[in-house]
Amino acid sequence: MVQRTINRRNFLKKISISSTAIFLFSNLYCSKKDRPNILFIFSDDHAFQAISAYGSRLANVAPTPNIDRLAKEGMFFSKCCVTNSICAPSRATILTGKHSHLNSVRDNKETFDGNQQTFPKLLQKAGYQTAIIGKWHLKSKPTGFDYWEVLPGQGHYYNPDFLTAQGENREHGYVTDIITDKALDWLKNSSDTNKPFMLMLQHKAPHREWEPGPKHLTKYDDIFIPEPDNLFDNYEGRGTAAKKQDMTIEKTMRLGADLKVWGTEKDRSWERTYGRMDDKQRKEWDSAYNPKNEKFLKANLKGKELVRWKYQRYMKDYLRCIASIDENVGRVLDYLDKTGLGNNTVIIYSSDQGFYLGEHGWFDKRFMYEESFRTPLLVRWPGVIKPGRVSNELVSNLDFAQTFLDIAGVSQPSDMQGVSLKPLMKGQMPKNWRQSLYYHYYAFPDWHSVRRHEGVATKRYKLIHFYDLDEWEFYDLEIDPLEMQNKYDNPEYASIVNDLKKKLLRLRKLYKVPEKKGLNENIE
Ligand SMILES: [Ca+2]
Repeated sequence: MVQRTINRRNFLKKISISSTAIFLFSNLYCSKKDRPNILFIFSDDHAFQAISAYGSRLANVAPTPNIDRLAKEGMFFSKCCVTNSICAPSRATILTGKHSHLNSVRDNKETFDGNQQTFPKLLQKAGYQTAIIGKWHLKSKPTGFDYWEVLPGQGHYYNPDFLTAQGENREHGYVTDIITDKALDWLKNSSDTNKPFMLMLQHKAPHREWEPGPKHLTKYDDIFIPEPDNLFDNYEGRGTAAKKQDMTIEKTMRLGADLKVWGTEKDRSWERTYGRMDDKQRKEWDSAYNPKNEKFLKANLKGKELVRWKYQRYMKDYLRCIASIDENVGRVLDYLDKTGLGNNTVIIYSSDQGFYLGEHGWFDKRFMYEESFRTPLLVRWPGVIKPGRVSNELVSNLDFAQTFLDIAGVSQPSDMQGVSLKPLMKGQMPKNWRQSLYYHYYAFPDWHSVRRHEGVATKRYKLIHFYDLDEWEFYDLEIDPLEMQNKYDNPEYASIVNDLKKKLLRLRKLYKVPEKKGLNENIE
């Protein structure tokens, strides 16, 4: 009996040890498998038209093979939109999962309240190590990150400064390469391999003034960049806002700082850029741009020919910046795949909003028209996302925070306003997926003079209210994908317009948008 008891004790002990081992092992396994790493690669002003996976007119002349890998090996969202198409507000929406009126940043002048709830804070609390490297642009210091190293303000392309908790450092080199180097360095040396990570790798490029790196200064020199059909838009068929903006290639884009014909005009921002370069960088820059600029000045172009030349120079510089992003995305993918880390890392590529690449004769963003309302979204998640999966559902940067929490198995706070995209990633189609999106742009008066507006979009229709002007615009994207004809007053669309107004009111209520004097009266 004694012997049996001892045996039984030993047996129980053995069981207990092995079940502890199994528990520990399965916990480890769960933490690796159920709590994947999250790598958010984010760029600034990267138009979906400039990613070849999106198949635009630029796909053949300026392919992005590395970013496209995410679509090929993962998933492509064809209709990802933003809540407010401008830098800082988009970043604040992504961090908080809330619309601009609730997250303290409605325009680029407001300061992000770092005390509020953000998804990095929630992930950190759940045991993730969190880091942000690159552009931040929210004025206050980053919170919720174990490690942060960010560009002050907009940052610089050449020899950029970085802010850390310890102070400010100037680095030598090209910003897109340096941000990637720092991110890889953090992955290799600083991250705790026992914990999953969430890293925000955020590029400055391809933001204005589109300064290419030394490797790409002459890329695309000998090719013609296809023009959009509405490069010479005269804004007939639209209202005051489209006519009165200040963002045309023709009038707003500067020959000096924007287009690098240095010496044609006094421009402090250009001096600031050139002033940061060392002799070697200046020499490379000058030998790339001087011959092109001399040729341009000799040609003495005027009118439409000048606009065409400006478009070519703008696009080539913009695409050169993207070539560097694409190569650096490739470096990160290669590192993750070589080390095996990629097997358990969800990689998301997106931008803070879209951009006009000559459409409507414009550059910049802000409007609710497609090119700036939409933003790229590509996701690779081995073992969960079937390679080549496509979603045409309406999704938004409002959804990112909850998606990241859901990926990590962390519960989503009820005051966040988006929806997790994880079911779509798994190939499920949730019932009652949203059929409309709410948009609100606030930054007027401001750069580029785009009037305040709010609106609602479905997959096919869009209703915009420039409320300070009390002007409405309505577009049917199926027959007018370039949004050239406002059909608000067309009686054929009266019931659809009416329905969209109801949707707009419903969304304002759902998202707790503060009442504005006159708005509801105008809608009713
Ligand atoms: Ca931006």
